[in-house]
Amino acid sequence: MASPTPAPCPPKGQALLEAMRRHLFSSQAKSASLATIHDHYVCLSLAVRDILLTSWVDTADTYTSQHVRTATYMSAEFLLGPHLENNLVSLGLREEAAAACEALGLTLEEMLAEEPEPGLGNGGLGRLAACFQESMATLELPAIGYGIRYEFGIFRQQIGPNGQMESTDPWLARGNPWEVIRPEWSYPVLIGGQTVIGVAYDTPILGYGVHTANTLRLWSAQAPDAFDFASFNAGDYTRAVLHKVQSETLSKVLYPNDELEQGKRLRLSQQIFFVSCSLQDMFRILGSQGIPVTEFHRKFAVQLNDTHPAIAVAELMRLLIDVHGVDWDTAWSITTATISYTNHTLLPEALEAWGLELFQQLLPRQLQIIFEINARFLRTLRIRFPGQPELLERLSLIEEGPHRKVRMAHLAVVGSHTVNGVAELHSRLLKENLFADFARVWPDRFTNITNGVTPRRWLAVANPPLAALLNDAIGTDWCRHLDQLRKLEPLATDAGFLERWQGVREQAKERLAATIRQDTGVLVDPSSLFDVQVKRIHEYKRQHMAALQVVERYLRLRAGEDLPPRTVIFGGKAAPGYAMAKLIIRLIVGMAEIINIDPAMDGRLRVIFLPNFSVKLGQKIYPAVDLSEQISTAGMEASGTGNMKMSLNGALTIGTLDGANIEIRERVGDDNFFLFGHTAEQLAAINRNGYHPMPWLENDALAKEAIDLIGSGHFSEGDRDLFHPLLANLCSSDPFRVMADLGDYRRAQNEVDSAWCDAGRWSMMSVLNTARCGFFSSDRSIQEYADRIWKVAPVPVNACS
Ligand code: 26Y
Repeated sequence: MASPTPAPCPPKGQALLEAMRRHLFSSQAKSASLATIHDHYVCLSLAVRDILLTSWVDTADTYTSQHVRTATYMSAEFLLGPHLENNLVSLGLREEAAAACEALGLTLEEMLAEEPEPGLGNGGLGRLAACFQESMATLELPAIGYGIRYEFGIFRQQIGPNGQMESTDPWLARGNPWEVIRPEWSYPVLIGGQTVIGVAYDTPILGYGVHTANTLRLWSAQAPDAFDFASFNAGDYTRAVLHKVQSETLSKVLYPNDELEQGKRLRLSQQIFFVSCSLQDMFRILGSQGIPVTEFHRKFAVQLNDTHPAIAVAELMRLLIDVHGVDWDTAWSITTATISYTNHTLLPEALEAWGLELFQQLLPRQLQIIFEINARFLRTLRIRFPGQPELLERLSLIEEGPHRKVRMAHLAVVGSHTVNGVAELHSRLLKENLFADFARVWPDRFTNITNGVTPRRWLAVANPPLAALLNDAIGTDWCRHLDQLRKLEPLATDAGFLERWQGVREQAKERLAATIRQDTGVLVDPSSLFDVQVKRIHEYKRQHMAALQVVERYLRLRAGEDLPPRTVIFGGKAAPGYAMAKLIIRLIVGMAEIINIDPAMDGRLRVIFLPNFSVKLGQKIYPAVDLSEQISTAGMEASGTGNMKMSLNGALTIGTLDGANIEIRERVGDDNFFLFGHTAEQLAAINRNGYHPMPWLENDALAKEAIDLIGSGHFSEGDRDLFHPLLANLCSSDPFRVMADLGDYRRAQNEVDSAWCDAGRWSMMSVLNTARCGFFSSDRSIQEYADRIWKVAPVPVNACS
């Protein structure tokens, strides 16, 4: 491709441009005439990386020379999303990069579109880990993220007439300019009598507007080195290769289950693999700084992101005792002073428990240690609570019965100094239900830290027009101090400001409409109300309740009712083995097919299922949301974080009193939030009396009509059986209480319709949502972890190299 005469370029842009040209030759080994768009993307990324390497190297030097106390975040998932634009924004180089691209006859947008996203997570838990890494760097906290470098991330979702289809996500196929392999930092892990080697791959995590760049260290599995192979005879050679293949499957693929535990040998192997490598790495760092192993807990705080890394309790004990010669009692006080645990779910099906047999096969020494921890724990309990064997049985690390199991959540609680939930209600329910017995034993161990999201990715990167308006109206501080958004409040009644606000929102909706057209072929009207539910598909999140509501709307419109135009947008992946979730997608797709071609619905109702929801797609969706659907059964969504992203970008929420919705409503004000549904307490009371959906349904003609229409095959080409499992479930056990909340949901949706008709009032409410959401910054969450749990202080990094 011939490059035109370079446009005028700012000095830093000029430097980027030169670096891009250099990398085309020295990294891609190409001339301009052979370069593909992807080559240019790689060159831009490498040029940006060259710049941030200074921060990265200086940060490592600073942390090493100052022997800083360090927080480590252990997580089986990091749902990072693309790096390029985020790094540009953190470095303040977005404009310069755009100019450099232009000088090469390219656009920054096409570069950004080339970047495959590292989808190394399922949903909320993995994305939270990514927001937290970025906030730790921005707050200049010494921190390391530890996880697994999955060769294949979360599956790609395609939507066909039969709903979801999965394919693999080969995100590394064309290389990854953002990582550096560190072969010198690799560790052996013994699993099932065989050794696997974990090799470190490091990715820099830049802080915003600071010189700090922390490290995310992901482990890739390798077979032990080829030296052994040489000594094998011909027969053993093939066996050795097989072992190599087996070992390397360890970091091959992310398990695509969200909140559904499946006791799988490979998953337990993945857990010990990354946990052991990470802990060995910490011992290596300790040693390199001449710190004795008995000071482990002074050097490191280890945060367990749910129970996936809970084996760390046993593994840290093993390393201290077996490898470093520490006695049991000292090892135990070091371990419990080091580790803390975050719980992300109350759902019983997400609680990990490993069969003893499997555990014994794979990790015999760690099991021995768990038995010893348990014996000592039960001994102290027997003294404190004499004559209460049932209490001891409930608290035990081992679940008794025909198939004895190790309860990983119990191991995590016993081995931690602090256990936290992720929103007020969730943390309270943890203490009252799941961990009630533990809360009796150690009342002070439990606390709450409400989740947050990073305003850099979810506002500055995702919504540049809004960021520009904010900079103009209240200054640029909001990006580091999100509370500053408060300054918007007086502007919520300023006609001139509201007009600009409207303009920003229209832009975002037009952008999303273009994406919808590209991804689904459907034309939507950007002036209609964008009603959005994007998240993993799960019955407790009740996408089927939203779908029923859409069918009701369709019926009302067909009956001639006048309702304001809406575009109802769904997105999210279903676990490949979760039949009911896949059926919900199939229903939405079937509805979309009928509704979107019905002339009577033209200009009134559109239904969209956006395929392959991801961080990248989220960045396009969140800024364009008018109505944020947060409709989980009360008491089931631990926190939610999409709710925060939408509200932050000016969406109004329709939601239940669940997870962080409660705190969002408290902050934005009940006038600016559409509340409906039973509370967790009310549902508990209903459950005690025996719940049945039928009485609710019988009094609700519209709901019945909607269910009958679905059952008649209207959305399934006449097939009356297709949705039977879904409808039968709703009408018999209705485990997620859809019928109990449906009527009130409709009432709230009607309020949404009337509020939407008053455009001025809607805009004002939208501004107030953004203005009052500053609390939900992950900077605030991380500050709380650092102060209350990790006791880690900021260490500013100065440019030194
Ligand atoms: C056991 C295994 C299959 C498993 C895998 C993934 C279990 C759970 C998960 C994921 C859980 C998860 O994403 N939980 C979500 O965490 C978010 C961050 O705290 C919360 O906002 C959200 O409510 C919660 O569902």
